[in-house]
Amino acid sequence: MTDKLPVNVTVVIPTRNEEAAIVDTIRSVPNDDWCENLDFLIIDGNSTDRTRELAESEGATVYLESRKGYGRAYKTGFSMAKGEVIVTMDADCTYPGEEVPKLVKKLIDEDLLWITCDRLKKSEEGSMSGMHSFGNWVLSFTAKILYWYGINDSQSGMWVFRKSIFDDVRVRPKHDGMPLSQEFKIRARRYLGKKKTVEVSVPYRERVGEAEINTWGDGLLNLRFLFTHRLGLTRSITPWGPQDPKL
Ligand SMILES: Nc1nc2c(ncn2[C@@H]2O[C@H](COP(=O)(O)OP(=O)(O)O)[C@@H](O)[C@H]2O)c(=O)[nH]1
Ligand SMILES: [Mg+2]
Repeated sequence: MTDKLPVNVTVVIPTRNEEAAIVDTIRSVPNDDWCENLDFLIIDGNSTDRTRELAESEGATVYLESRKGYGRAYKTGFSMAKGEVIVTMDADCTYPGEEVPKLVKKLIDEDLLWITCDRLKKSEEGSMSGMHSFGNWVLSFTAKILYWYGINDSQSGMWVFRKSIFDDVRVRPKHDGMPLSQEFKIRARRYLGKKKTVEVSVPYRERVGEAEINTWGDGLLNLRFLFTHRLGLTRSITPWGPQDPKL
């Protein structure tokens, strides 16, 4: 990219035992002065391997979030991120880090507030098992019918957005677990409007390292969430930011 983008970008990555992929995930994002400042914030859920140490050796800020959950990690990461633009991805080499500058440029050039990346149209061989694809289809289809929000891939975890969207608390996703992903999409489309929020297709690759998720358990939790949230019945929920050690 020729012109430097006039923004500070924080890449927030949740990790739990991702020593096989964390270094390559961080290195996949170009770091050649394409924006004012680029930093990496790793929210680690008590990894018992070398994930934290490896991330630090790559220059990332590592925060230990001992409360469990993918959503919990993101709530902490979003509140701590320094950049006015936040990018997210898994620490497993599935998402295309090399596309981050292009996506941030799109956000700025088109004056958008939020982008979610669709994995389904360009998913590469080996990226999703048959069961995984089927579960994804069921969840994405159910979300489309219940919310009519025009998003194709309800489970994608790559987003590019302005941190200022969280000034409106209705936009903040609240769930501590995997359902935070679809919840964020539902809230963004509802409260930021369809003109300022878009879905972009990106490549999705085979995972590096073992997944720790419980496919059935998380799938059913996601499905249940779609209905309870629609009915306004969602409970939970731990607060937005990091746990205050004084409390
Ligand atoms: N901090 C934290 N990270 C988690 C937790 N559960 C999953 N992750 C991370 O969240 C990302 C998504 O999880 P992943 O296993 O790839 O799920 P999938 O992509 O839906 O199959 C990965 O980078 C995981 O290491 C957790 O409880 N805490
Ligand atoms: Mg993943």
